[in-house]
Amino acid sequence: MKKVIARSPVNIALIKYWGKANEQLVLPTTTSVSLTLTDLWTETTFEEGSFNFELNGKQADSNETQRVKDVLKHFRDDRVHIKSKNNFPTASGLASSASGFAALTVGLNHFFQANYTLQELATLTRIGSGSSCRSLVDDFAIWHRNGSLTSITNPFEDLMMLVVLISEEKKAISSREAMKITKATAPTYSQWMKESEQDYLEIQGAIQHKKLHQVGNVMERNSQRLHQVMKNSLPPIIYQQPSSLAVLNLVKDARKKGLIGYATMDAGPNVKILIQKSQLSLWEDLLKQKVKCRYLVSRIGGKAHAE
Ligand code: 2P0
Repeated sequence: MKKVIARSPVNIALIKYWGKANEQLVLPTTTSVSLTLTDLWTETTFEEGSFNFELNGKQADSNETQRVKDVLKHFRDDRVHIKSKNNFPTASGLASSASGFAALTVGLNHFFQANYTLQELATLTRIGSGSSCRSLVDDFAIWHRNGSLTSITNPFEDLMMLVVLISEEKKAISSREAMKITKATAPTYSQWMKESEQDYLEIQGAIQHKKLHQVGNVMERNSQRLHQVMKNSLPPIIYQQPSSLAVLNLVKDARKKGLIGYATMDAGPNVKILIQKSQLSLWEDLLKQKVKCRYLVSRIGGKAHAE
């Protein structure tokens, strides 16, 4: 019996996506930039049989199933039994939908031998989750405002990411809904778009010139801008919890003491810290000392693939 296994890493944005210029085509209002996390992934298996979608060992809910069907209808058949699992907590601002849909789309392409090009796969996977297209490429993935997907070679050999798990609960409001609210109600949304585009241009140059400090600074600033524009929405959208802020401060203080690390946050309370591998044990000591919660460690790189 035919069986395909696809695996996709999570991606974390350094320059964030938060809003659509076109809802149907899932075109973003701004260009976003991300890195994939090698050790945090979704694995999805595809077997012949009547359509069924299982997520983390349970039948998926109707909303999740519908999004899978929306991607599946672009393939020649829908007779496929799909089982998907994450090796990290689902829906806690860890971009599980991004790795999930990247694995789904790449896996379906292989299962049905559809031979879609990278750009076509990017267009399809965006239907499920916009940011998922960034898990289709390695290195610094760039999802452009016009929808195209490119990448810049990662010149930093020794980066890692720490994910501090402030909460492992499912978030109260989905990114899809929350970004709609921000775009429709935040008076500073157009200013955020302009500043985000400037951040993109700056980080692009900093990556190309291998300036880690500048990459990290722009990444932190861009995350702060995102959470500010979210707060300016009506109702305000607040993902940061007091313990998230404590970790952000910890990172800032650690830098004053000579550690190298930069923090970013997404649509959830968890904090991601981009660090150098050579300082991993120093960071782990610091987290064990000062932060009560669990954290995950990942290498950087990789992309969705199927066999
Ligand atoms: C990002 N996020 O760039 C931003 C930062 C969350 C905060 O992309 O509506 O699941 O399916 O396109 O891709 C999460 O949004 O949303 C996201 P849809 P998606 O990583």
